[in-house]
Amino acid sequence: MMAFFWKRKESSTELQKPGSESSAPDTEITNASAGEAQPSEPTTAEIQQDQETAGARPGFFGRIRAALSERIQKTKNHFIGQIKAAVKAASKVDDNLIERIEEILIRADLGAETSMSIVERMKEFEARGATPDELLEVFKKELLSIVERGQRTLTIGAHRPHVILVVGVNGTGKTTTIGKLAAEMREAGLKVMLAAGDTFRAAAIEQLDIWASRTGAAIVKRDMGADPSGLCYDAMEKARDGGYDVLLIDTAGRLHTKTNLMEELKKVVRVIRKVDPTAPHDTLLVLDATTGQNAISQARVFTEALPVTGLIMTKLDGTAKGGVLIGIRNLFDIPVLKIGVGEGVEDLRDFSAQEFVDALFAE
Ligand SMILES: Nc1nc2c(ncn2[C@@H]2O[C@H](COP(=O)(O)OP(=O)(O)OP(=O)(O)O)[C@@H](O)[C@H]2O)c(=O)[nH]1
Ligand SMILES: [Mg+2]
Repeated sequence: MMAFFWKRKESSTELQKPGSESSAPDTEITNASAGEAQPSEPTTAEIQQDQETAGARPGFFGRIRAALSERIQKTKNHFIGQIKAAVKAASKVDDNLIERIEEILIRADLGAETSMSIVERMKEFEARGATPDELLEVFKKELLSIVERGQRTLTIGAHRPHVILVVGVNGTGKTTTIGKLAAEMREAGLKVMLAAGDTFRAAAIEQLDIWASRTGAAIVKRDMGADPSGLCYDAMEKARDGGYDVLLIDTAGRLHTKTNLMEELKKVVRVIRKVDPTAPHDTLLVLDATTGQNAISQARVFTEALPVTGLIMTKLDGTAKGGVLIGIRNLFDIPVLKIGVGEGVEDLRDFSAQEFVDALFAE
């Protein structure tokens, strides 16, 4: 069962159900498929909503979802599987076993700092004469305590529109994640607008457009090369004036040479705040688990520059480097709000520390 954590508006009349006529923005609406035509003028952001798909979308979460342990199988086998094997082979807890565990931790992309701190904890138990099985229990508890510290779920509060800025380097899965989030929020009955803030690639705008049609979300977009801050300002006003519950802003992950990505994103934040000083209400950093230690450096750069409120770790399926999630939770006091475990719309899941650790240790 899919659990929703979106808080709905106090007044039920204000909450627009997907497909209700009144959910249409009061600005000009074009059918998304007809909207392939060029925007009339580059200075005016265009709002589109696919009216045909704005109705109920039964199929999104209808499929039975694979167990998380299956999805994160590679990390489970390469990381926890190896540790279990090492523990099983050992007759007692000694320096050899602990050294072997340390090696596995480092190779599993937890990072040197996190691996060391786990090893230190294990040494305390070695000194107390713990058995290998007890050591494994201690290890599991240690992972859980690292991962669950300061966790929360992504919540849409009472303020409207709830503005979510989505950032991250190119290819981490920002646009796909926005599409999945839009689907989930539309399913929960929220009125959603997308802003195509990645104006650096034509394909990026088209990609978001497709997600808007699929989910029945409105989209604000401009021609390639347009100023992202200007587009975001426009989207902020349109989301406010159109009574939207959520505005999801896509951003570029790479800019043309000489333009500093962080400076551009900071400018976007400044401009957003001109329309609503309390925004963005969430700044979500999307990190790709397959990049391993690079994800840690990215987290450092983005959190220094921007008010990052949550992390989304994508591509945990198909990588053995999922241990990086533990390293990042240990180093940054920022919760992981969602995880991506596949390319499908149903493959974005709420992150639960307990479920994640249990899935890693599942037989
Ligand atoms: N296997 C898997 N693939 C994913 C996941 N999330 C995203 N992807 C894929 O990753 C690729 C890049 O995703 P995008 O959403 O385009 O990434 P982006 O961050 O928007 O990239 P730029 O626009 O270039 O900055 C796509 O092929 C997605 O389908 C995931 O959780 N698992
Ligand atoms: Mg993108």
